[in-house]
Amino acid sequence: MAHAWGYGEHDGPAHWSESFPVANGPRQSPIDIIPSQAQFDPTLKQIKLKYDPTTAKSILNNGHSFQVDFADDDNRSTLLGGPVTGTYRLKQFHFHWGAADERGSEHTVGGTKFPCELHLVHWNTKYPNFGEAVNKPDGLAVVGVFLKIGGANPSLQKVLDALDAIRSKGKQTTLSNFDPKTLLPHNHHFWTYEGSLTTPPLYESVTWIVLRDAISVSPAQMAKFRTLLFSADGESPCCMVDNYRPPQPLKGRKVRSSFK
Ligand code: E5Z
Ligand code: ZN
Repeated sequence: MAHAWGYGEHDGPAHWSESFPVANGPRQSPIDIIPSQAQFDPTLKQIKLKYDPTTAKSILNNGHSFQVDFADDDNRSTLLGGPVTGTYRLKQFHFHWGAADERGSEHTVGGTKFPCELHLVHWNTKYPNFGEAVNKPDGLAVVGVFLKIGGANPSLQKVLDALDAIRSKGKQTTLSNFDPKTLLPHNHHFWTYEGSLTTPPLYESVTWIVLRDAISVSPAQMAKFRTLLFSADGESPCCMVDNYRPPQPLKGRKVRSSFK
């Protein structure tokens, strides 16, 4: 594998360590969260999410997923509390999903997979910008939210309606006035552990905050995710599906929970 990575047979997660040796490091993500082995930590604070809908800027097909990008030049959209100290600023959110509803999440819970997982990516404002934070041990805090099959999710639909405009790799369009808080479940109980980016460069820089409760997505909405393409215009069309990394070894790490 050169520098291009993906989710295929020849460039997928099993090959990433050839170019990114940290793939076999001590704090890789995702993991299988085994609830009975997580330790309730009464010192964990509530997570405080303050999102300003006017910070939503654009939506991009980056060839691995699609991401909604936010203005991060001030503290209008932030994460505080939970397991972290200080202020983390929202940079982007994106999803991982499967070719079928039986799989697609990165984290699993007691071996159970979900059809999709949302990641809200925040960076620690003790660093000057995202690029400086991304490879620091306390640089990022990512909130993970599972999606489960159920009723159509009206908040998600606004994002999905933009996908027709960014079907292929490299395409981008505006997405304004979107409040990511509307994508979260009402209850913010979470598991937390020290991990990594789940895609190359796999930096071991992420404090993971994985919410216990899932949000709903309809089968038709899941089908809309799968209309995106990994490929750019002019390349052979290749549906963006199964863009998840499987669970990685825990290697002695502790998973803590905010709830009993
Ligand atoms: N799936 S995830 O939530 O774990 C996740 C979140 C963010 C990224 C990847 C996965 C991400 N990737 C790009 C990394 C990057 O942001 O910007 N690398 C650039 C090289 C670099 C130091 C810049 N190195 N500074
Ligand atoms: Zn992700």
